[in-house]
Amino acid sequence: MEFELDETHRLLRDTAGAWAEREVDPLAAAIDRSDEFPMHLWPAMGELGLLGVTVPPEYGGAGFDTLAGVLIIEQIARFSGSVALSYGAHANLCVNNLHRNGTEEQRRHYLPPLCAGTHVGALAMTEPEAGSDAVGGMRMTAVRDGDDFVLNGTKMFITNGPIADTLVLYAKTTPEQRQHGITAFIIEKGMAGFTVSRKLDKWGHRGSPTGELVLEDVRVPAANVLGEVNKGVAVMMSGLDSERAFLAGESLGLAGRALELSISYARERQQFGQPIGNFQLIQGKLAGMYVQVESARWLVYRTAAAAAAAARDGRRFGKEAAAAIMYAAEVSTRVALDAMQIHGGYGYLNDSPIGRIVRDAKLLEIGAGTTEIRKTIIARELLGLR
Ligand code: COS
Repeated sequence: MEFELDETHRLLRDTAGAWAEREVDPLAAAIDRSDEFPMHLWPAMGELGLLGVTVPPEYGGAGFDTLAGVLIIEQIARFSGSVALSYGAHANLCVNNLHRNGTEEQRRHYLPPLCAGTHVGALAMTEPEAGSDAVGGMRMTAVRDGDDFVLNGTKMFITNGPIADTLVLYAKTTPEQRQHGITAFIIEKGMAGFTVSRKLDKWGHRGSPTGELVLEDVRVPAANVLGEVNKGVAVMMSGLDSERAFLAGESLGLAGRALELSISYARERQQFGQPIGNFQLIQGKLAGMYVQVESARWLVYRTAAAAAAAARDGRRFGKEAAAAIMYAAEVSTRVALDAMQIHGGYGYLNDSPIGRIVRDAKLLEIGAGTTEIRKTIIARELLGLR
């Protein structure tokens, strides 16, 4: 049984962490305030091999595994949840999905610019009436017409949607067959009839653009079907498992940073003539935060390692991925709020990063499946129910 990261993973973690501290940390507050996506980071991340982390080098990727991606997103999230979330949507939800399910031709065409960071990627699943009920509520339709499919409908809450060049999008090709009538498509932003109807104004993750997308008679060539017609539910569900394992790393980064900042503050902040870290109530809080972060860390790392093995063998890891993100997300909200309590009035000011971490942490209990859906997935699998 191996409990340590190997040398490659440690090196990747440290390289990503040093890069994020140098390039992302100084921008994080401004990204949050302006709600503007830092586009210039993408080619830099592409050059470092971060964007195609799980994609083989022949398509422009770095050829690592899910654990590598988790370590990278964790490090980015220590400094900016917004950059981390956009990174996750690009590198996992779009790029990893496209590589896992794409034909050789699709991979060669779409992956190199996404891995290089000259294109931005996104995944369009959620709709105004299809949040938790992602399968049953889906209204986007795709009707075959000659060599094309004609798509109509609206997608909602799409991370990177307003700036994406390439999107993986789910639609119903045979709506009456419910889960067996879904197909995945590769969409390009320039396709006629595709519009970003709104950029959404969010509480957190500001600067990671989220959009509502409208497709009106968008003609998509049949060559852009990702996987097989009417077999999209497998692409979608296995993608959700992978996404949950990957994004759990963001929660870890946010929680870890909240703890780091709290330790520094407890050492420096003087009250009653001594550092507040000398007081047992603060010590108890820090110890509790540490235990939660470390428990989440090993659950998330172990799940990421298992996800890579499962992906290789074609096994499902729904319960494990749901458990990892559920626990890490709840920990990160709790730890971020504890950090605010330790920082007192200063933590409540907008020039402190703590409020941003609280706002960012909360989303991970909602996006990628709510805590309630995660519990449903875990319980259904434990009980052998469907
Ligand atoms: N690989 C392949 N197929 C899978 C799979 C996987 N990992 N997991 C599930 N499936 C299949 C199921 O086997 C089922 O097919 P069959 O009926 O042929 O057996 C199909 O997918 C549908 O699964 P299920 O019946 O479980 O769907 P439900 O409608 O009951 O929905 C939940 C299940 C609620 C778990 C799902 O809709 C969900 O995760 N909702 C939350 C959505 C979400 O996370 N949104 C955030 C998006 S951020 S991009």
